Amino acid sequence: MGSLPELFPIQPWSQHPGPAVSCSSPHGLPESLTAQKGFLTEDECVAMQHRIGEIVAEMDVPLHCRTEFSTQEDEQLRNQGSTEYFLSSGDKIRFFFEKGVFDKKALHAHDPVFRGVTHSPKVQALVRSVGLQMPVVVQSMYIFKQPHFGGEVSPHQDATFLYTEPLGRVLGVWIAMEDALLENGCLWFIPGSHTRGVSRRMIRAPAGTSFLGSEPAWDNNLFVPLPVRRGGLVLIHGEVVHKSEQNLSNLSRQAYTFHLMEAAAGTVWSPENWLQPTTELPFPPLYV
Ligand SMILES: O=C(O)CCC(=O)C(=O)O
Repeated sequence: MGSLPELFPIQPWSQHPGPAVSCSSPHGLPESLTAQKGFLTEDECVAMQHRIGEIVAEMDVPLHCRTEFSTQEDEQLRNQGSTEYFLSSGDKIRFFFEKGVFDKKALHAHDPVFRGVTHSPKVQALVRSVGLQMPVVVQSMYIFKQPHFGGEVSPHQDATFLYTEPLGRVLGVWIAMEDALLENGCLWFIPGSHTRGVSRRMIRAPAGTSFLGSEPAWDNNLFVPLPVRRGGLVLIHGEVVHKSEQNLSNLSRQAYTFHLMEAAAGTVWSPENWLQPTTELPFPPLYV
């Protein structure tokens, strides 16, 4: 595990005792969560917001494709798992609506601005500094959490959707395009939850997707908030339980996020994951 220069742990996880079923490995990820202030400059955020504005202005989403994105099991099965639009979204830029909001996928591969940020020397240096040897980009999303009605993202572990063997090989990179504060739906985490395995898995099934296991009813008091200012970056361990709440404020809360898998040392991407690399878009190496 590499050191974390200029990063600071949000929470000393070791002070949160819990069942110690560690998923880490010699090539495992750093602690559950670290954040860096001002990773992107104001200008970089503005350029990305400008670009997403153009993409959205050009978007043409047929009515039957207006699929909602949700981390909640029943909604997910209803809205995502049964739709071809969702299952074939891994290698395309596609739009997903969540309760009055939408997000957008595969930007890291198809859009020059987002590809440039994802593979930028500073992202590469950061990911190297936390010890990843052969990271590949498995997905990306631009999340609009609109003022007044931006939907909640219910508690989940990213490994539920992006499962690997061994565990401990998925890392989320989440960048605030706008201030993400308590009032407009910042991220929340359960300290130490990345050491307890994966509660549920979403797998491909003949009729779309289904879940193995279920998400525990997490006690809200376990979550700690992580407000970050525009340009701040958060690294999210694939097994840490996290969420964000509805945005009922006047303030928009946009974020760009992508997920990496450490492909070194024989990591196996589950063939049961909803998201699969395709011939058109194999998971691109980050370090190019
Ligand atoms: O931005 C959010 O509200 C949730 C993001 C998230 O869950 C993720 O990037 O894994």
